[in-house]
Amino acid sequence: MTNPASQPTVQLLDEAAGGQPLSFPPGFLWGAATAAYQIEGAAAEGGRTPSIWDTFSRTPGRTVEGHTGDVACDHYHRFRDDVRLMAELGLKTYRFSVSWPRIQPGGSGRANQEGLDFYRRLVDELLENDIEPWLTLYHWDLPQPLEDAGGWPARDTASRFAEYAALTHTALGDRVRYWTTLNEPWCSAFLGYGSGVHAPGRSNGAEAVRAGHHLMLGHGLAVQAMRAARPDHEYGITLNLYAVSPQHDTAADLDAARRIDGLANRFFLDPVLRGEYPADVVADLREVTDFGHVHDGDLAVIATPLDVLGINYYSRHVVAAPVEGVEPEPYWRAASNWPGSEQVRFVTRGVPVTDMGWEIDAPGLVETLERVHREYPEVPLAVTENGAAFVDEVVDGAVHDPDRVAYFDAHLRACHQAIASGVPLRGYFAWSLMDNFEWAWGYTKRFGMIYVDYDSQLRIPKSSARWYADVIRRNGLAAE
Ligand code: IFM
Repeated sequence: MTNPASQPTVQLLDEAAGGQPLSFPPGFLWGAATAAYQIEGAAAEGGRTPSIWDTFSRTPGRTVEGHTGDVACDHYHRFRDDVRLMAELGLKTYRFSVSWPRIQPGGSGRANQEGLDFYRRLVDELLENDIEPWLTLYHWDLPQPLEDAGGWPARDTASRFAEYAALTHTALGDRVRYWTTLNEPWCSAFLGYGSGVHAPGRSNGAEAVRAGHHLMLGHGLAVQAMRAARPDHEYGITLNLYAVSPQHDTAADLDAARRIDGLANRFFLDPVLRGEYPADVVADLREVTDFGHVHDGDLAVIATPLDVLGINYYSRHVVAAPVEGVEPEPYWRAASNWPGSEQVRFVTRGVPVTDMGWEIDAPGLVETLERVHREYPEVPLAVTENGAAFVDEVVDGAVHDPDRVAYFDAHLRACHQAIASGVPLRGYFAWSLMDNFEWAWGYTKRFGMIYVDYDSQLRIPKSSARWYADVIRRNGLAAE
């Protein structure tokens, strides 16, 4: 398979102009993504021990209807059938995550052979079907004992993560070339420790900021350890980035947008790609933390060069200034995703939304890709997640999901536009291969191209799956 990081940027003609089909560069990596806790199930099998998501989802009131990932899509037992479905789609690559507590139960010590064997079998099945495995080391399932020892706000967790990354890499590095350290550290830090709507469910702004730093430190340490062992592989991190706009072109709304862009995007982009925290974000957080948790040398580790930056894109934040006269809650009392900027208002524009209530904004993807390419040192990019939840129904054994097709189509056109403008975009992963456990929403939100009947575990490819197979086959989109 072509190595995306070494492909030259391909300048495409604006084929869209004539209503012609849009073709993507040769070797473009067409993929789909999932994550361990969301699909595997088998929570207590093969030596796996609880992660923070097992604890959180089993705590009453934390997830819709008390849903847990105990069984999920039962992928642990059905992975061969799932890989067959991927092959039918024609996927060139599959992005999955490995479960830390399956590989290193309890979060320290030797690797668990049964856990490694499961992923070896999965990877071998993929390779036999000519599907390139793209492995994510951390998609939110911190072993519970590490949380009990302080979790991500504790510095030691970064070293534990690097140790686990090295163990996994030693075992699977002979057959997996693409390694992503973290998926969406913003969610781990700010949803997990800021608002507490994700595991482990703590709400303290200072802890969220510390967690974000230690996640990035763990990322840098892991890349260094893995690259030392196999310099020829591709190492990266995946950030969930947003387009951010002010509601009105006023100084106050522009400031609100600067703040949210700072916490959502630049808090991670600047350390990882420039080796520094953005000064304005540090100033916004002055009531929350003095950044004393940042040690000399940390930022150099965090900025260890990447081979590819993964971007997950779903929507745009449109924000407005706080309402005048409303006193901000002190940060230590406000359970917020946005420490130091709790009072910024998130507004809706009345444009179409997905079943998550997220506004559909494909131009925001072009904006995001072009912005990263323009403002940061050049690094190859991949859209490692993009997709939409809609209400799906089985009718006569089939699921028709035209809204999801339209969503994918619009966002792939956005990718094409970005490539045509010079963005080195190497691949696109639809989120998700199949319906799965949508975190605090449990099984009530469906993002999959493949419908999952959770009672029978029957899989039904939706019309979006057939549409995507066609996109992959033609290496691009049909005429509009
Ligand atoms: O399901 C999640 C995924 O785990 C991380 N990115 C966003 C998806 C949709 O919410």
